Amino acid sequence: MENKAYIALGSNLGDRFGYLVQAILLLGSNEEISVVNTSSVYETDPVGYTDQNQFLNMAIQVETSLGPVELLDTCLEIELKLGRKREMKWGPRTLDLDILLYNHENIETEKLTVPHPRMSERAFVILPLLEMDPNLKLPNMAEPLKKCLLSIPDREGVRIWKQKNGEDVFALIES
Ligand code: X6L
Ligand code: MG
Ligand code: MG
Repeated sequence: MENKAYIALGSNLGDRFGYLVQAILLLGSNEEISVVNTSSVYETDPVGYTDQNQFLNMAIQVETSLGPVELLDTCLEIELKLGRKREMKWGPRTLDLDILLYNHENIETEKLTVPHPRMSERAFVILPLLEMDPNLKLPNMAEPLKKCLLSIPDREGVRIWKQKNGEDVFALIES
């Protein structure tokens, strides 16, 4: 488990919290992935296409022996298993799994760009990340990520929905 990655989770269809929990359990049940930290769960106003349900968003930290593209394929498999249908760009989804960071690498392939494009403009991505690591830095950025918060207008659209309690990553699921 030599690599460290951060993954963003989002859901705005059906049993939103159930999909987040199932996704974390499925990731953790992969022998090549350990879930080592989870953020609180946030309820967030939709951005991009705004005429849809509110999202639940959160982020997790994993350790993995998978390469970045293998990790992406695993995420896409879990999205499909949990009923993701790609009907409309930016439309409603049961589950979205986005790789935000993979070590401190810049990755550019047809399938995958890491760090996730425009992640530093989205409060629903940054707030859960900063909760796990307040001093996080992105590769190729001089300033710590928390400086980005100052220039983000949509922070008021992001509210804690389930506060994380305690050190155990499974506290999220048990409570
Ligand atoms: C102008 C143009 C401003 C496009 C923003 C932002 C587009 C984000 C797409 C944008 C723009 C996205 C989620 C979401 C989506 C989510 C919340 C996307 C892809 N995913 N809103 N909208 N949470 N709150 O996970 O992120 S669609
Ligand atoms: Mg997304
Ligand atoms: Mg996605």
